[in-house]
Amino acid sequence: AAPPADILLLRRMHPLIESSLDDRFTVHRLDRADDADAMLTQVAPRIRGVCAGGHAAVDAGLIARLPKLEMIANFGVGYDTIDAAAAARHGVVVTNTPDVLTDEVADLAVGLVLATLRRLPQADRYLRAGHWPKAPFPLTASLRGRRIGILGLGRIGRAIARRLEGFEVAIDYHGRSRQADVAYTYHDTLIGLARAVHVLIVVAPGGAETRGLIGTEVLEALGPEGILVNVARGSLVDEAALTAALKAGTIHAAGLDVFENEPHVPSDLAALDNAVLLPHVGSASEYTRAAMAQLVVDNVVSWFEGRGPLTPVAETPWSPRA
Ligand code: 8YV
Repeated sequence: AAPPADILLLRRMHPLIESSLDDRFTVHRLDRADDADAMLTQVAPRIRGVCAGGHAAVDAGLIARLPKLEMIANFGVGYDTIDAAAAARHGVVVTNTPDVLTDEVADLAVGLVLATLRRLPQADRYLRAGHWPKAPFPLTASLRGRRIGILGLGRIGRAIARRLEGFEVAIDYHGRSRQADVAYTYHDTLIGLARAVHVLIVVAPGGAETRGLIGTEVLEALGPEGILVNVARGSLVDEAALTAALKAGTIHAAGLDVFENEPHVPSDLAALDNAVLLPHVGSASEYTRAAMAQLVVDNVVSWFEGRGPLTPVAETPWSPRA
């Protein structure tokens, strides 16, 4: 039999990935090397697979350093940290983890909408601080009669919309194109969507094409009753503009699971009482992270058993050779 393929792990991965790959492959761990660059130079000529995820970037430079590279398996559905175009040029397949996290992230988005409108974390802090016996918690905004806008009606956007239908609210969306099979109201511009809705939920891919889409203009269009929820990537939102808008009352509140420079959140944003801030936990349940990990392993194993990738990304489509 051929010797096991050499796989490079860029960071500590879910334990299921670490142990499953150890069982089948020769695994090299970059984050645990004393001198990562020296280690990379030494193993680079043999590396055939890379496991990525979180903030560890796979840029064109790294791809060029790995002449035998065949595939990059990303732990996560978003792969803006991977230069998929460079991978495509080198004939390298990139896989991600779609579908298995859709429900979890959609649940969290709805949770953020409710937490932000009804000020749930603030109410919890109020009770713990002992204010309740002195006065009831101040009345909040409501989901009643709201229009909800979704930026990016992909797998997760649709799952959010399906959940919100149960709340009997109007649903609008904007994306690259109108989708024929949904009855939600389409807006052909983001600014038009922001003007029409009270709550704007961001669930579009990160990367250069969507960087800074939500800036001062969109926040002004969202307006003083408006709520911004972001469960996608911090890069879509101009964080300084958002902080200024929250301070000035340009919008009412924000619920954020993602930030421009994770895991760092600017202190002036963290100081605002009208922001609900989560440490990027959209997919972070035991159940869903295990499902994501299994899909990473299944992609790597399927590839190195010659059966192709299970979930290749759009930039590196796969068709079995005839
Ligand atoms: C993860 C995510 O937090 O899937 C994504 O795109 O952002 C999350 O599921 C991340 O990828 C895990 O490191």
